[in-house]
Amino acid sequence: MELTIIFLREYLESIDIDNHLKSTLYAIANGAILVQEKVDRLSIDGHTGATGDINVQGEVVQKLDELGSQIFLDCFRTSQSVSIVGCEELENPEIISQDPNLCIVNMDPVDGSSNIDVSVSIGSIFGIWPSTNLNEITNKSLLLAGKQQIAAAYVVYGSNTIMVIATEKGVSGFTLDNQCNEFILTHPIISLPDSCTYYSVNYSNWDQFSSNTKSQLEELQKTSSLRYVGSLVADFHRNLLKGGVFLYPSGKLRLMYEANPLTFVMKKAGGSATNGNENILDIVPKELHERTPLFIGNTKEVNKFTIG
Ligand code: AFP
Repeated sequence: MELTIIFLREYLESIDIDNHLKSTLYAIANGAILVQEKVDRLSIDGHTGATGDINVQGEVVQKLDELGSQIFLDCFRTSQSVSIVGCEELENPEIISQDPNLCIVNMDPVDGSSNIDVSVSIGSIFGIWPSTNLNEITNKSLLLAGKQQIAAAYVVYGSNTIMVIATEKGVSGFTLDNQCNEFILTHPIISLPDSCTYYSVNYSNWDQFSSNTKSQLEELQKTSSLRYVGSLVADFHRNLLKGGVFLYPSGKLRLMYEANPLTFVMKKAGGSATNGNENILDIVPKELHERTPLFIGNTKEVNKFTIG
């Protein structure tokens, strides 16, 4: 049987979505290829470890955090398809253009920083919103609810590099072929399995969990296996493909560039996410770097977790 190879760019040309959105997704793919090259050569090029800076979250900035952030920003500037970017590593958004027809992007350029220097899976996460109806692009233009997203994407730099894209057309995955530096369609239709095979949680936070969270975890232990990488994007990807739920109840994760994009993907694949009270996509953001509790995965399991 002949194998049909579909490159990411061919896939994007073939689907009926806004041209600026296509260019934005293509820019993310180009950036991911460059970040993957950096990941491969981290120890060789001396890019392991911290820069010595502390970011707006009060967290230590790793050299790869900074490199990834600059790489993706450059790709968005070159694409001419993005008006403004919110980034985990930057206190204020980067305004690129006042063109009201372009895309708004919120990104975590390198997710899973604690895993960078130990060769464990890390990733990049992107939420994409339209900037239509805005008279002027300001720092507040990207404070949009998750339900207004038109697409989301993430990349896992793991045992291989995979980019997953969710649009109104559905969810698909593309594996990086290092021999030709192209993403190839390998997962045409990603849909969440019905069974909750895995659950992912940092058990060291047990004492902070509510009685509801503790009892639901005790139930999950009976039916599902625990898997926890410590890179949200890698834990999410495994649970998306195999069925599962990820929870971080204490509110460490960021709404705009972690929870919202991954909830968009999860919803398009058949699952959902809440903060324990309401659907993540309904939350009206107050600031770029705001944090949220997160329960994400199979809806039946997600809905059992409540806070307050
Ligand atoms: P960043 O590397 O982007 O700061 O994110 C790391 C993270 O927020 C998320 O990727 C993990 O799920 C979570 O931290 C792991 O944190 P714990 O070490 O607290 O479990």
